[in-house]
Amino acid sequence: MNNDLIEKAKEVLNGNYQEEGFTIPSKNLYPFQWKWDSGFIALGYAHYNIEKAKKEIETILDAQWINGFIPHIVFHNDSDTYFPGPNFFKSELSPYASKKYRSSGITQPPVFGFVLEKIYDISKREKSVLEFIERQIEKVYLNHLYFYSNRDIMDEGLVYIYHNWESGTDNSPIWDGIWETINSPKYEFKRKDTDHVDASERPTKTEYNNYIHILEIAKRYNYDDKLIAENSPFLVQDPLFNSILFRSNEGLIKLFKLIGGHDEKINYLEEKQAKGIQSLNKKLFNQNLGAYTHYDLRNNKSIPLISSSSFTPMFCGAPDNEIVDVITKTLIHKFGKPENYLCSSFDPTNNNFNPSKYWRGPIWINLNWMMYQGFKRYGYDQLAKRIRNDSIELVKKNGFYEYFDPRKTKLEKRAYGGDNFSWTAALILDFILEK
Ligand code: 2M8
Repeated sequence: MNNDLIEKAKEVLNGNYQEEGFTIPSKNLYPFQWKWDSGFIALGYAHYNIEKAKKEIETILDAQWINGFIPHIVFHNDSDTYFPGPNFFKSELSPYASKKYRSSGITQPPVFGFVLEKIYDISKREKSVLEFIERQIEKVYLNHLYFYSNRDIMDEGLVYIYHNWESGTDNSPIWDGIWETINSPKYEFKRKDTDHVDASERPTKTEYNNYIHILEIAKRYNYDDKLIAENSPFLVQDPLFNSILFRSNEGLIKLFKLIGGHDEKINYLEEKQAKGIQSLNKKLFNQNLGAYTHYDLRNNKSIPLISSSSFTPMFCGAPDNEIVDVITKTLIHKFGKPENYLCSSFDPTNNNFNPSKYWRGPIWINLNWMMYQGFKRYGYDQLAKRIRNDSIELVKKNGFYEYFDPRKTKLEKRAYGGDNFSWTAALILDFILEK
């Protein structure tokens, strides 16, 4: 029934594969390897070409810095269709940076722990895949150590991000209040994204000024985490980022147990996990809103806004059943009206909701996928099914776009951003083919 869709999804992934052994998110718009994209992409490949899945992971992990940091973009190849590129980021400013590849100096959510676990399951627990995992798992563990050693300044088991691009949810209204506290200079730069996608679907010039400003600050401190934590005007504990870290801890613990002989690492991760989950529930769960929210560490206050990230703690099993009941009601009430597809990236009842602009409202398939996993985990099968079916229907009707309009009303355009977008294809494959 979905055979056509499966074949098309494979075509998208194969079309974006590069001979250097990695897959770009989308032609022209994103012409390099991105960290969390590569994890989702590997999951898709695992369903039909395990060698490519392994290669995708091996290639990104090969660009790890010696302190365990994994950059959000790796510039394996040259391209002049994207800004900011390697000459802007100047990763060589950091003494820890990879000598082999140039990269950015910010990171993205640590997806590889759960990705390795899923890939092993998808391969039906094939021995050669476990051997591959044995060769890569130390790098993933080192990445978690990096986060706990450098990004958990309050010793809460929660890590911070210092740039909105680290969250992956780039221009979410969540950050608007922070931008108001910053007086970014007006920079001269030539954006490339609006050469490929209609400007109305992308962040504004003012937003880009802020993004560049925080990067300039990080560069001024040679990407030194301690100095960034002291000086960056953007320092946030993000429920999405932390939930992904925790779900990946879980993956690593499972895999280390399977491999055997790693008790110390397992104990370390279990300890961090228990502490982190406790802090997530205590500090980031907002009882009044009935949802998890972001915490602005720089200005020492929580950000009382609901986004799709607010529901991702279910993905890592953090909430108890009582909290799950509360957040499910919030989701249905605010995001789940029958006239909307699930799930908008930002609260549709908020004035700053915009159904067609980047991360300010549209649906993203990777967030849907994590929410689907979360609701399934807690036995909310109907809701999980609705998220899955909405995702498949949107792609079937509109193509493998980057993001989608949540409104079911007749629209001239309802799929936006890059076309033939890799993680959309990869995760649709997983939605259809998962056992
Ligand atoms: C988007 O982010 C990049 C910067 O990292 C951009 O807008 O130029 C985000 O959607 C991010 O989550 C994603 O990883 C990246 C590539 O798909 O694009």
